[in-house]
Amino acid sequence: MTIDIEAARAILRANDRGGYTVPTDRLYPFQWNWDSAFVAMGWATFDEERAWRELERLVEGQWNDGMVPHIVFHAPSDDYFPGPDVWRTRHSVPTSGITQPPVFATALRHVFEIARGPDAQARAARLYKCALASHDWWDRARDPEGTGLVAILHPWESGMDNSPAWDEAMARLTLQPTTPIRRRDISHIGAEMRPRDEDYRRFIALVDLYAGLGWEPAAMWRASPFKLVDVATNAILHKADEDLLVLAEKFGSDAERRRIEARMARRAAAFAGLWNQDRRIYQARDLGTGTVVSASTSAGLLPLFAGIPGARQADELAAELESWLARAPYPVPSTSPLDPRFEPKRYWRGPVWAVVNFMIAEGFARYGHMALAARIRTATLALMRDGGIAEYFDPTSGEGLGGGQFSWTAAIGLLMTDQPTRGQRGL
Ligand code: 9WN
Repeated sequence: MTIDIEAARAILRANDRGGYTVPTDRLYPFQWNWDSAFVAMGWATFDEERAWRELERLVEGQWNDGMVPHIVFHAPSDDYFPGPDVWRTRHSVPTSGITQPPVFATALRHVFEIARGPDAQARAARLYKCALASHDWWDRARDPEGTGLVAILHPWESGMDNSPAWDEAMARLTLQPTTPIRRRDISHIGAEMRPRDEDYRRFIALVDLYAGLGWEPAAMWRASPFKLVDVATNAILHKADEDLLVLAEKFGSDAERRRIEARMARRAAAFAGLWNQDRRIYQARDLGTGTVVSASTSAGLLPLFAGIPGARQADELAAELESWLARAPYPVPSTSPLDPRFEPKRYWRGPVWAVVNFMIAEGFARYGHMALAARIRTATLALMRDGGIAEYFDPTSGEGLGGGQFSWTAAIGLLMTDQPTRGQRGL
């Protein structure tokens, strides 16, 4: 199975705004954090220089405390809400004030390992320091009590914005936004495929709260009414630490290596508390109530990507996924189709996302579930071939949904076509 390689490359070139790639024209006119990490790996399949630039331009937005923001507003645009005027952060390239899943170190290792350029060592050495500072920030700012697992303080930080995993916590939010809500997304895309107005009210209420605290991490941690231990973020961070450790062998000190190893050991042990044996999946924990959230989502499969589960748990995750696919045949639905909250067209409440499929396929391959990994990869490429290089796909029909000509979908198409077996070797 393959896609039209030239068409996928053309999407990255068309969305290039001078060293950074917008997720898609108009709907998302800036640089997004985890999009760019996947996109850098996509560029690396055919343009090494451009892959480096993607990562370098992202860290132009990195804060002094190490946080890599979820959006870097390199150039103004009226096409997106909320823009820099709503975020009110102090960084000199305007940025948002929250982060996103830290795929960066994984992308950095990937680009470095295939780089041939004479400056690869120097570029990787500099970016290694940025990645390390960002992981240190996660540890300090988002696990101040040293539990081993980090928490997100805004649904946008998960990258899976309106996942049913956040429903219970969001329903408890009584905060009101002070910023008037002027949604631009639904002038580009049908409202039935996007989060609802009540989600946006809560998204912006949290932004207003944190802007009022000057985006100071300790104050945010104390005041936040939304504090969730997201499975995806922790799994991605764990994989990124594994990759950072490999880079640290070359670019880091002994003390840095020990710090990364200690974090990984703590996190791996703490992950056991997120496993739900009855539901055969990992689930998020709500630190507001101390309870495990009830939704089963694709995030719950991502610990595979980081090598967290034991072999028996990996088998159970495979069986759980098979039960979803009996209801919705296009892998991998973002929410279990057995969950009453499943909506096949609404953003993170059901649709298939190529980047998530990439990580899940790598994860199953890591455990020797090669047939399932191959099935996910083949189906992902078939979705792109038949539904277009769309933002996401309906898991019941395969229809392409959301924005078109989408950068990270194109990047995954290139990666899966270029190296369909890379999961066997690890990234
Ligand atoms: C908010 C860019 C981003 C992705 C997220 C996806 C969506 C933004 C939005 O688009 O989020 O960050 O405005 O809907 O949920 O994962 O990074 O593609």
